[in-house]
Amino acid sequence: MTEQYVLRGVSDGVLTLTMNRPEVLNSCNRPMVAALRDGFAAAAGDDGVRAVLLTGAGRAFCAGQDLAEVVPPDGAGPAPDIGDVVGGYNALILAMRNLEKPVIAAVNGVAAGAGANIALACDLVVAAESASFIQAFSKIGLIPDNGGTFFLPRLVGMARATSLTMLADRVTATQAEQMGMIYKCVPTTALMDTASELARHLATQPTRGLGLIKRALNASATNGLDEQLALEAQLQAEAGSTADYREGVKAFIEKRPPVFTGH
Ligand code: T3D
Repeated sequence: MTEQYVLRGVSDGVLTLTMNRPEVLNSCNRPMVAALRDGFAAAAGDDGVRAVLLTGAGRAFCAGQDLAEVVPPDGAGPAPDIGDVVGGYNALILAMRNLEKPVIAAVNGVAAGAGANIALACDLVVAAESASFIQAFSKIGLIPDNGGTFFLPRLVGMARATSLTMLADRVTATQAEQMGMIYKCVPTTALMDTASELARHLATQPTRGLGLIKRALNASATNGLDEQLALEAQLQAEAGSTADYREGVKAFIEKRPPVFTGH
C-alpha cells in the first residue's frame, strides 16, 4: 500500500529509495514518511545493502510536509495532531542517522521545509545545479524540524543558519556547496550518474569502518574532547577487529587493490 510512495531498488549493494509523489513535489504524507523510515530501518539489517541513495521522482526532491494533509483545503474538520506528524519525522531522521552505512542524497530539484532537512540528515548530499534548498517553515509560522536546528548551524554556522531559517530564502545548489551545506553541486544532467557512482563506490568500501566513522561523527556533535577521544579509541579497536581492516593492510603490503566484504 505504501510502496507506491517510496520506490525501492537494490543494485550493486546500493539501496535506492525514491520519494514518489511527483504531482505534489514529493511532499510528505504520513505513509510516505513511514515507508522511508521502514526503508532505512530495513537497510540496517540487510547485508546486501552497503549504501543507500535517496532521491525524488519528477522535478523536485521533496517540498516538505504535505500541507493538504495537515490543513484540509476547505478548512473544515480537525487538523491531525502536529506532534504525531513530527513524531513520524523524528523516527525517520533517527533511522537515517543511526544507520551505520553511508546515505547519499541525490537532490534533483527543490528541497523545501522537511525536504531540505531530510537531505541534510544524509551523510553526503549531491545536488543538481538546478536544485535549491528552502527552510520554508517560518513562512507558515513553524520552526525547522527534522533536525534542521541541529544540522544547519553545524554545517553553515549560527549566523547563516539564523538567516536561512528566519528569512526562508531560496538557496541555490551552487550557494549551498559554497557555504558548506552540501557535499557537491553538479551539472543537472550528471546528477544521477554522479550520485549513483558515489553510492556504488561507497558500497565497495569497508562498510563497518564507514559505519563507525558515522557513529563517531554523530557523537562529536555533543561530546567534549575527552569523551570523543575515548570513543575514538573504542571504535578504533572495533574497526581494527574487522576482516576489512585486515584486508586493507594486506592489500597495501601486497601492492594490490583491496577487496572489502563489508565485514
Ligand atoms: O504538521 C506540520 O506541518 C509540521 C511539519 C512541518 C514540516 C514542513 O515541511 S513545513 C514546510 C512545508 N513546505 C512548504 O511550506 C513548501 C510549500 N511549497 C512551496 O513553497 C513551493 O511549492 C515550492 C517552492 C517548493 C516549489 O514551487 P513551484 O512554483 O516550483 O511549484 P508549485 O506550483 O508551488 O507546486 C507544484 C504543485 O505541488 C502544486 O500543486 P498543483 O497546483 O499543481 O495542484 C502545489 O500545491 C503542490 N505542492 C508543493 N508543495 C506542496 C504541495 N502540496 C502540498 N504540500 C506541499 N508542501
